[in-house]
Amino acid sequence: MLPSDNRPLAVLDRALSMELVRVTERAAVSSARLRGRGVEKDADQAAVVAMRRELNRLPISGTVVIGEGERDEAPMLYIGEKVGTGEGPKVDIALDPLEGTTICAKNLPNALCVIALTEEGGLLNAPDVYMDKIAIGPGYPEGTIDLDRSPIDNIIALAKAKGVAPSDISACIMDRPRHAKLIAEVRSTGAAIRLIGDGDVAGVIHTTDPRTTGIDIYIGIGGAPEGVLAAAALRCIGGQMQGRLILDSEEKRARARKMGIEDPQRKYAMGDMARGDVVFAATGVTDGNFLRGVHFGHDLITTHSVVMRAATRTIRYVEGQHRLFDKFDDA
Ligand code: VTB
Repeated sequence: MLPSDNRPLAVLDRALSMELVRVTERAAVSSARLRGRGVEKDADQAAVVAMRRELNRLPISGTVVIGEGERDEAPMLYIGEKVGTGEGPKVDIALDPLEGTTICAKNLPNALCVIALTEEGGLLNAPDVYMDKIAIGPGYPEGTIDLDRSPIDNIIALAKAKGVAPSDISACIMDRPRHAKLIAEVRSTGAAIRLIGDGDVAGVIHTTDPRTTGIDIYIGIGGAPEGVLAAAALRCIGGQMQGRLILDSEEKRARARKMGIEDPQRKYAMGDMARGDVVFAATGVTDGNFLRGVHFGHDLITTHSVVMRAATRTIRYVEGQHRLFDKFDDA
């Protein structure tokens, strides 16, 4: 029986939500141990090893569909890798053990460990290319934003829907040369911009609680895998998001075709990127706008995570206080 507000049927096991937090907590602690040391790859690898170890303890028959790369590029958590005990639901997994390796290396805000689970076939198998993205949080009429409109028209439409002036809108955009024209157009409306160096999964999620994060809209070009992860989170919290892959070479189009993507110009809605029942979890690695980073105390490691489900729209913030940390990384 579908829930009255046509939410997806709850297929994924309820316990999985909390099990997933354990996965991101342990990966986040492993990478946070290397925080601020300028060792992007080591911190990423530490998170990958921990995430894979914990995933293989879960009662799932999981397939990594968004991971650390193609099989010949990534020894672990590669696209197609089977994870879990092999019992339990067949699930597709999108993961980023350390979203924001540079942020972690410099101990800047909003590095996260993120993972999303759906039923089989629930995730867009996005190739590792760029994606043009636009996203806002819940509470606005469907169609408030559209990738096929200009940035100026999107800012004006959002301001109108929010009942404020465009100058009261704040956009999150990645600080990249490719965004020079976008930044100028958004600024021409009077809207403010938070330029982020990295981490646009957090950038998109920030739109879901503008009162806390100060961000109303995310616009710009970032990673396609990160776009699918962000869409999975918004499916749980609510919001609107569109994405279009940037397939600007025959090599990229061929790679996309290999992953079942026939229309290189297709505009994906949030529900095209993450379908059905979705469970999403993230743990803060560095302190951020909606999750605190890992804190290493004298006899306590503290983690801060969010876990949410599309089927129930439940959002849980979990503070983990971990004492057995002599076994923490291996337990
Ligand atoms: C993007 C963004 C990610 O890396 O993929 C970015 O989506 C890389 O962009 O959140 P550039 O190639 O322009 O550097 C992140 O910021 C971090 O993984």
